[in-house]
Amino acid sequence: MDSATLHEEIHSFFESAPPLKESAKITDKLNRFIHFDSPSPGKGRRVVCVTSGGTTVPLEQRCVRYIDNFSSGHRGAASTEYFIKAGYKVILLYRRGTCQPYCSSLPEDPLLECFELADDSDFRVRQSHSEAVKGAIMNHHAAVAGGLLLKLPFTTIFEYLQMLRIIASSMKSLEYHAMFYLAAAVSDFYVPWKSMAEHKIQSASGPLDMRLMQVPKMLSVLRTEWSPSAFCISFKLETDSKILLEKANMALKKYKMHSVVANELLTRKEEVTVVTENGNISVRRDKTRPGSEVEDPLVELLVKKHSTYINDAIAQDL
Ligand code: PAZ
Repeated sequence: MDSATLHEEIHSFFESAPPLKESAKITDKLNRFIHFDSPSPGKGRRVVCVTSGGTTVPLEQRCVRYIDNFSSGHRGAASTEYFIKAGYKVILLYRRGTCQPYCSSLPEDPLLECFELADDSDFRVRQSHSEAVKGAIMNHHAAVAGGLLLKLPFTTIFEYLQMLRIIASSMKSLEYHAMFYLAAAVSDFYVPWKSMAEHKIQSASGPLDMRLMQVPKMLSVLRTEWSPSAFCISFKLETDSKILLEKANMALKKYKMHSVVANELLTRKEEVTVVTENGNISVRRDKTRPGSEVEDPLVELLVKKHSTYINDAIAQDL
């Protein structure tokens, strides 16, 4: 597809999308977070935008039904913790209701399982969960109060792409110090808002015939226009291992990514392959360490690659 057609498609996607609620407030939050809300702001501070969770495609404007994309949000939540540990400020663009940073040791239904009634009018943290709850609260508080974590939620593909555009524009001035770590599972097809049924689609009308449009590929405009100097990592998920690396390589070239992280659905928590123009690197979880996560060595590798990218950019500017 030529660039003019892509721009037209992107323009019509944003034009027809329902306006993002509180977009001015989000922009303001972002600018404060990126430039000020930190004990040591400064130009050299690295900021990463981590995207996490799946986008939905509503089928009705007053949405009752929607198409969803698989992602628990674990990758994004765990990676956020490792980026913060590595000294980055993290903007976490996450799907509402998915895994959150610092919550992995909590039970799945924390509110109901973490607390117990002390008496008729009071409650307390259950003894068995008190260490995990305390740890989660302290780590989360330290990240947010220290100006290292800003969480922004989305649900639909419309919200996700509008927010990604705002974030990328806000990060543009960081140039090489910005990173995008795009782990969210983003819908490939959508129903344009204007051609969407307003009310719940009626089953009495018989089989449902629906035409889905292709979501324009925004990765190329992220790279060339929204935040052109940023270090960009995208993810590729496949269920068929035979096509995974080929597809990741195609994405690397087509969207001019700096790396593409290739993973298979069934083994995604054990190993991933980082595809770069200089070859592929396999990254595995350290099985000898109980509780170890593949995101630990993955983030470590990408932080090193980002350092090289920044140093090369500085050397070229000299
Ligand atoms: O969120 P999760 O930990 O369950 O899974 C992570 C993932 C598989 C969604 C992610 O690593 C990924 O590959 N995201 C991109 C998916 C895609 O190809 O659109």
